[in-house]
Formats: sequence, C-alpha cells, structure tokens
Amino acid sequence: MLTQDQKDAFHRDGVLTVENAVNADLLARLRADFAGWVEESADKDAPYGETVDGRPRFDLQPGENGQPSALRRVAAPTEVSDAFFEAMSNSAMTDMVADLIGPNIKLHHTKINSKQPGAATMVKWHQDFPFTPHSNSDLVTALLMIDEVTEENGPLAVVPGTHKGPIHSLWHDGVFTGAVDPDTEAEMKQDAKLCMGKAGSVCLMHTRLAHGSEPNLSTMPRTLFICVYSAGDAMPCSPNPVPTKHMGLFVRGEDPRRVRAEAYDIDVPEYPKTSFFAQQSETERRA
Ligand SMILES: O=C(O)CCC(=O)C(=O)O
Repeated sequence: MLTQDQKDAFHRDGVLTVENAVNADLLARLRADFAGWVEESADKDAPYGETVDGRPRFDLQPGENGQPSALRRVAAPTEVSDAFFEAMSNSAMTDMVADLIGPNIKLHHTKINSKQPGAATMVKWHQDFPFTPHSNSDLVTALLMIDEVTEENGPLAVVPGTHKGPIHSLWHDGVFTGAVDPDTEAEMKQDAKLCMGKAGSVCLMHTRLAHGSEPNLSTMPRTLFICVYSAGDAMPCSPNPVPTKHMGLFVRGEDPRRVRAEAYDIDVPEYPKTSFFAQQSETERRA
C-alpha cells in the first residue's frame, strides 16, 4: 500500500500524509453520518449520549460571544456507524497502518474531532503517548480528513522528528493539563508544519510526535476521524481515555500473544472526567 519512500519518511519524520485512504463511496457515507450528528446536536446546549463508561458520546464546544455551542467530539463513532467501523477496520487506511507497524494491528480507540466554522475549538500542544502509554511506542494515530483541510480551517500542526525526542510531561504543578508547558509549546510552534489535504486523505502520525492545532478561521468545517492503532505486542499501561467495545480488536494479522517492552519513564495520565477538550481547558482543571 505504501512505497518504501513513504515508509522511510514516516520513520524519519514521524508523520506522513497520503490521499485516498478511503474510497469515494465510503467517504460519502462518513460525511452523511457526521452531517446527521451535526444536525442532531444543533438544538443541544450540553454534552449528550453515552459511551461504555457512562460519559457522553457527543461533546460540544460551549457557545461564546454570541456563537451557539458546536459539536466538537464524537467518542467511539465505530459503535454507532457502520461507515466509521468500516473505515477503521477495513480500508486503505487500515492497510497503510499495517505497512508501518504491522503485520499485527489492534485498535486502541476512535473519535471524531470537529471544528465547526466560528467555534473556538482548538487543541493545545501535546504528544499522544503520555495520554495512552503502552509497553512500546509502536502506535499510530491516523487522522482521516472527512472535510478538506486547509491552512485556514484549523489544520493539525506537527513538529517532524519529535517522535525521536523526549516524552514531555502533561502534568504541571500537580495538575494534569493535557498539554506541554508554555515554553515548550512556544518552541514547538516555531518548527511547526501543517498537515493539509483533500477530503479522504489521512495523516499518519507516530504516537510520540508533538502536535496541536489552532481554531477554524474559515467558513468551512474541519472534521477528522481519528483512529489510534497499536502493534499487536504493545500492551496498554493505563486505562483507555476513550474506552470502546472495539478496543483490542485485531484489524490486521493476529494476536501474537507476546508483550514487547521499550525502556522509558512517563507520568501516569489522569483519567478524563468528561472529555479531552474539557481536560485541556482551564474550567475543568479548576473544577
Ligand atoms: O483535532 C486536532 O486538530 C488534533 C487532534 C489531537 O491532537 C488529538 O485528538 O490528540
């Protein structure tokens, strides 16, 4: 599925963007299901629905400055949509991940992050691994573009090569902020590269790569379907922050029934009270 040059680029940079990760028919079904959730959420002003641990499935950006609240996260969409299950488990995207960390690939979790036009939704800088530590770091976060991602609509920003650098703590002064400290963030932003592409493209990101994203300044939505996969022999070291009945599903290869370990030190993450976005916001941290 991926060329040797693409695989080499991923291992060198920790990030690779590839077009046509799902076919046109599946992309249309993904877009239709998500449009239905946006419509359903329009008359809601607080998170709603329920996932396996009782927390809401649908998370809303609180309305500010006269803007209505807006859907920003769907947790574990594979549980409520055949299209999202298919994209996660049986698409070109799945094969690409197997090319990078396969042959045995299992699912950790899925979610949709959406930035509706005018909403303040943004992601503070972090690496994924301190949220989801495993016995080894052969984990890929696949961010499938459900909408076209442009310079204006809040693209993912990454710092190539940081997957080979330090693991940055997300705890500061005894508080789990879900983000690196402000000085580290300023340094990361200086070297940031944007991951953009047409709808149906996927950004494949190493779990230790530093990344963040700014609000959507355009009139078009920016929606990403995010699947976190691990090698079959990577074992989770903390509870899944976005638990799903599909966790541990082998989507390629088979269970090797072995654990492979890498040496590293990491702070234990805090389990989110509500969602990732609330965890990164001042309000929840002070609650
Ligand atoms: O939605 C985004 O722009 C980034 C997603 C992300 O960083 C995350 O969910 O960990």
